[in-house]
Formats: sequence, structure tokens, C-alpha cells
Amino acid sequence: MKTIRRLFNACLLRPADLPASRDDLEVIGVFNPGVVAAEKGVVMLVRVAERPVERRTGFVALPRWDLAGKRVVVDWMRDDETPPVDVRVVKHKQSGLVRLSFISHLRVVRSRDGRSIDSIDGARLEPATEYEEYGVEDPRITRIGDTFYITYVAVSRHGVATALASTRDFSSFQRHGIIFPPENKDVVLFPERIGGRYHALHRPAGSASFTKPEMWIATSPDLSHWGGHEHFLGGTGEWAVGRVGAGTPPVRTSEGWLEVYHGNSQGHGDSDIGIYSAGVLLLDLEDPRRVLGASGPVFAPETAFEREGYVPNVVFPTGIVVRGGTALIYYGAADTVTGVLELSMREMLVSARRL
Ligand code: MAN
Repeated sequence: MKTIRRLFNACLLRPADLPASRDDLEVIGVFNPGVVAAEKGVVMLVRVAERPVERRTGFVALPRWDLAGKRVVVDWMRDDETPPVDVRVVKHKQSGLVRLSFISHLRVVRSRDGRSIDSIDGARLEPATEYEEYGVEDPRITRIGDTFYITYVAVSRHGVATALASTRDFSSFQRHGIIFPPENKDVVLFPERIGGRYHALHRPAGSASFTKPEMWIATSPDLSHWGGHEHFLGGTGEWAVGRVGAGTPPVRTSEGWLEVYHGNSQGHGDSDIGIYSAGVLLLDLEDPRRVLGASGPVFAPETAFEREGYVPNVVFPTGIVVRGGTALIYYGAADTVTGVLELSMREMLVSARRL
């Protein structure tokens, strides 16, 4: 399928743009940003992935957050006992448990025009609970009233869960705990109540493969207690047979909720991660469980910074800002950098109606 023409495209942030949080760590990725339009322009919470600088022959360095010491510590494991699953993950042979070879936190970045970075703030959202020992990742931001709600992935020895935080100023954050237990990620909140209830898209994934991971939808009276879970969407084509998940928070249009989501083409072999591309969904305004249209890929890895990097061939949309007839879509590319591209709203809506 043909992708939609990019009206603007830029690589906004690279690992070299950000100093590591400590001298003995190095930044390997600044990607998958939560993005929201605020009074003075666009605010982003960018996922910063870091790994230890030191190498020891015969060992792998596995970072984790030490809760008591409030700092990253490193576990050195023998590499013959912890072979890689893919570039991101190793598996301890004896226990069968996996660990990440990096640890992520979130950093506040600002842009007045949404197309270039003006400043990188000191403010961070770092791991702080036992559910965040292996990092906090992939935030999505939804403004509801005058509060910005952040759903983010919390990774720990208890699994991969999704937590909620909120802020009014992006300098301090309130944590509201885990809202979707393991394994669940790619959670996005709708920006208003529908039929009196908050709505979220989420992506549960279990270890028994009765199904490929699917997107689900849930509702809540208060953003903390979620119920009414329903299966919502599986893969919609070859480009999304491996995985699908919500990308950006949904935006209201006259024709329905527009949701930019991701799909994975599934690699061949265990360590091949496959290609991640982006599609568009159109959901009924009154009942977002009703999918009115879907299309994809509307954009796919194309530029060098999307095709080459820590995990090659990944575009992973996580933020959207609509201005008039176009949308700026923010995404992680190759699990390494942050990109922005501009698409016509009309073209996205027309493509989604075709199904
Ligand atoms: C996958 C990837 C990684 C991420 C882990 C844990 O392996 O998405 O980037 O760190 O899951 O969430």
C-alpha cells in the first residue's frame, strides 16, 4: 500500500544532543516521546535509554534502579549464562528470566514551533517504585482539563506494566500507580469523557499465544480504576501481522476519533525484530469501540535515521499535534532518535475511510 506524502520531516533529537545522567553511563537512545501542545508551544517527555560505558570481557552489564540508593546500579552477568534474545534483551539461562541491556528515564524537552528543539529541561521522571526497577519508557501525554496525564511503561522483575502520572507544569510529577498490570503497554487516554466515562486503548500481551497481541479498549470513572475491557483490533494487514498497538493519543475530528497506531511485520527468526510502521484508525465519536476505518501503513521506515540505528527499520508514533489542516506526528525512529513528520489531516481521514 502507498504511504502518505510527508509535508515536512526532521530528525529532532539524537543521543549526542543529551549528556548522560552520569559519567559512567552513555545515552544510546532519545526516542518514543510523549508530546502535548501547551501554552508556549510543544512540550515533550522523551525516553532516554542509557547503558554502562564500561565493558568487561566475558560479561554483560545489566543496569537497574536501586530503590534504596535512588541510583542506577549494574549487575555483571557471565555472557555464556545470559545469551542475547535480541539487541535489547538477554535471557538468563538458568532462571529463564529476561533483562534489558539498558535503562530508560523520561526527560522534558521543549519546542516553540514543534519542528525544532529549543531547550532540554532539567526535569526528569526517573524510576521511583519497585515496578520501575528496569526503567520507565514510552510515555503518552493527554491533556484533560488543565492537567496533563502521562501513561508510561514501567518495567521491573514483576513484568512490563503501564502506570499513570500527572503534571500541570512539567517540573513536578504526581504518580498514580499501575493502571494496567503486566503485560500491558501502548496505553493511550482519550482527551475527554465519552458517555460519562474515560476511555483508554491498551495492549495486553500474555505468554501463551492463543492470539497475536491485539489492541483492547477499556473505560473508567476516574482514570485509576479500569473495566469494561473489550477486544478492539487485531492486525490489519501484512505490515501489522506481528504486533499492533496504540500510538498517539486519539484526536477528535468531525468524522471520528483519529488514532495513529503502530504495527509490526514480524521478523524471521527469534532475534529479528521485523519492521515497525504506522497506520491510521478512525473511531466512532460516541462509541470508540466501533472502528469506522483503518489504513496502513501511512508511514513506514524510509529515511536513513529510520532505517539505521539500535533497532533498524522502526517508526513508532507516540505524539500528535493538530494545527489546521495538518498534523505533526512525533515518533521514535530505530529506537535511537526522535523524529517529527507532517501529514495532511484530509489525506489521513480519506485513507482510513477506504477500508
Ligand atoms: C521491548 C522493547 C524495548 C523495551 C522492552 C520493555 O523489548 O520495546 O524497547 O525496553 O520491551 O518494555
